[in-house]
Parts: sequence; C-alpha cells; structure tokens
Amino acid sequence: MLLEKYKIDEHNHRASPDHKRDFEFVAAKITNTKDILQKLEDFQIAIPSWALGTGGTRFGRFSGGGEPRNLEEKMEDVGLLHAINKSSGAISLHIPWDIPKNAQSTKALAAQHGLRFDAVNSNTFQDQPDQQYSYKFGSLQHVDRSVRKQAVDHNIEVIRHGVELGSESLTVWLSDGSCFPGQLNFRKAFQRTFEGLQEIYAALPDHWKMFVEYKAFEPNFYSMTVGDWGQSLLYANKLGPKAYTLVDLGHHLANANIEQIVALLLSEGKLGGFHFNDSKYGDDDLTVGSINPYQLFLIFNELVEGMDARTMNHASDLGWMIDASHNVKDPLEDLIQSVEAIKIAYAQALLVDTRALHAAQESNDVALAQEILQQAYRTDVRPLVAEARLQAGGSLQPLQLVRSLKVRENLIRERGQKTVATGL
Ligand SMILES: [Mn+2]
Repeated sequence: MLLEKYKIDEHNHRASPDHKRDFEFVAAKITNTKDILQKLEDFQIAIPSWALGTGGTRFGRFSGGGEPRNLEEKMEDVGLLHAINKSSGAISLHIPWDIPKNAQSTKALAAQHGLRFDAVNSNTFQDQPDQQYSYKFGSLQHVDRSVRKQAVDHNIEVIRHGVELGSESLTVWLSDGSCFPGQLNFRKAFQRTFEGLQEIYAALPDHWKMFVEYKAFEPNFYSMTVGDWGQSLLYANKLGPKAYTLVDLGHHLANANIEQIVALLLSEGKLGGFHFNDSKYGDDDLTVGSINPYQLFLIFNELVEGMDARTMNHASDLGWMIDASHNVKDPLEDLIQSVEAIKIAYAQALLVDTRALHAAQESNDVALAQEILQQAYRTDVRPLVAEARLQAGGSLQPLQLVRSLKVRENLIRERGQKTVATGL
C-alpha cells in the first residue's frame, strides 16, 4: 500500500492546533530544543523482517490478515511505517526466512522506500528442509564437526547476502545449550563455539561488526552456551575489535539490572547493538515500553551518558533494532507504539541534567540524584517526539493516521485474509 504525502499533511493539519499548544508548553522549559529535535530526527530504529507478520507461541498463532507474503511486501510495510513515523528507515533481514532473490532489485526497492539494510541475522536454531545435519543438539557447540561446519558455512552465507545489500553487521544468536545437567561439557561447548565464531569472524569484511547476542534461557532450559553478557563479552573480547555484545532486553533473568550492564559494556567499548522489546516474565517480546517504561528510560539514560562520554554518535555508532513478536495486535500498530516508546525514552534521557547529576553523585546527594532523573522521566516529551516527526515529514499522530486510513483493511484487500508471513 502506497501512502500519498498529502494524506499525512491533511491529517497533520487537523491535529496541528493541539500539537502546537502542547509543543510550546514543553519547549518553553527546555534550553536546547533545536538540538534535541535534531537528535530525535536522526535516531532511526531498524525493523526486523520477521516483525511484520503476526507472531505466536508454541500454542498457536492467530493471523490478523493482510500479512506480507514475501520480502518485497515486508519492505513495503516497513516503508509505510517509515513514511508515517520517519524513524524506521532500516530493515534487519533474517536468513533464510528472507533471502533476497535478486540483491540489486531488493536494494532498489529499499532505496525507493528510503530504507537501508541494518544487521543481517543468521539462523541455526531451526532445521531447514534442505539442510543435511540437524541442530537438535546445538550448532557451533555441536560434538560433530560436520554440524559445526554447516553452521559456520551458513553464517558466512548470511554475510555474503549482507554484503550484496550494503549491510554492515552480522547478528549471531545461538540457541545452543543443554536441557539437563550432565548433557554438555561446558568447557568443550564454549571452546567449540568460540572456534566456530572465530571462523565466522575471519569472513567478516573489514568495516563489518559481529554482534554476539546472549540469552539466559529458552529453548534450552538448563544452560545456554551464550547465556549472559559475561559470556558474550568473553567471546567478543577473545574474537577481536570487530566483535561486540548485543543486548536484547528480554534475554535476561527477571529483575536483572540491564542499565548497569549497558553502562559497563559501553565503557569497555564492547556494546554493539540493541534489540528492543519489553517483558514481564521472560523473553515475552512485548511492545517496547508497555510493561516497564521507567527501566527503558534508565537504560537510555546510561546510553546517552555513556555515548557522550566516549563522544559517540547516538544515531550511528550502535545498532538499534526492534525484536518483538506481535501476537494479539496489528504488527504495524504495535511497531508504531514500540518506535514511539523508544523515542520517548531517548528524549527523556536527553533532558537529564547530566552536570547536576554528576555533582549530586559526587557529593552523595542521593535524594537529589533521584530527583534529577525523575524530573526528566516525568516530563511529557511526546510533543517533542511529534514535532521531530513533523519536521522530518512524518505524521503527528501515527496510530490515529493508520486507523483513519484503514491501512489494515487495505492490506487485507490487497493480500488476502489468510496470509502468513515467514518467521516464528
Ligand atoms: Mn533478539
């Protein structure tokens, strides 16, 4: 579905008086509004190619209709999202779910939608119909050298696809681990995995990054071979300067202090990228900011403070991606909400009076330090985020716009009610 710009403008025009009043109210209290708006405009969050369809659990999957049937339609959906929010100008491909048939035409289509290719993702957590060996007992950790080689070759193949598309990073998430005590020799599993990662690392182009993603549990429930940030950092440090840790918010044990993990990885120069989602219990893959928006703000506070301390570019020096599953909501609406939540947390973090916070910390003024953070968190920054979208040519009210244009109904008409997108 193509969206004509005048429809966004018409909708914006109607919403403009209310927005203007709200924006002026919040801008009056901020000194560096222009700078914040520019940063918000520059900040793009990649949409994974598996997020445009309805997700599910092992119990079932309930399609909402009009799901993209191929990579081209997925890119069309991300393009639509980006036209509306001007914040989703990148797509993160999953191989083999979304192998481009013709890289040149896929690239051309991306350019048409104003999209670039973010990290490419490999998959050794499932068996594909045409593959020779099974990953039932792991991939890079496997006791059988042939299985390990198959997994390494697949990752190198993913890099090749990424090179063709202009991607510059590879995300490796391994489901390797064990379900029962005694099943696995931890030391050998680590060593084999490290050797496999080394072979993949050797195939990276010079300017590429490798993101080693960790996860505490699932699908293995006793041990994971890349189970936490310590293990991921160990691999990344041993691999070399192109290897980094990737933090997926849902991949921690309950109540983990993710903001502290982020701060330390950043200060070690080893934080590579982010997978945003939210959770209450485990890897729930819920809409970003839907359960614990304060945690999201605290994470962004560390990100902004840490990146500024290293004079990093907020928009381009780390990989920003959503990794969520939309089981009961329209994926496009869910993504709009997720991107908005990320932008809100980022804007709030930009409002933190860093100098005052440092002074409060250095003088052990605990109450004041908390007050400074919450002053930023309790500011309604939505008009700032909306203004940045407006200035970039997007919509003041993305969710309302999608509904008033009957986007889903149009997609169902175009693609049918019973379409199923590739993915989980
Ligand atoms: Mn992830």
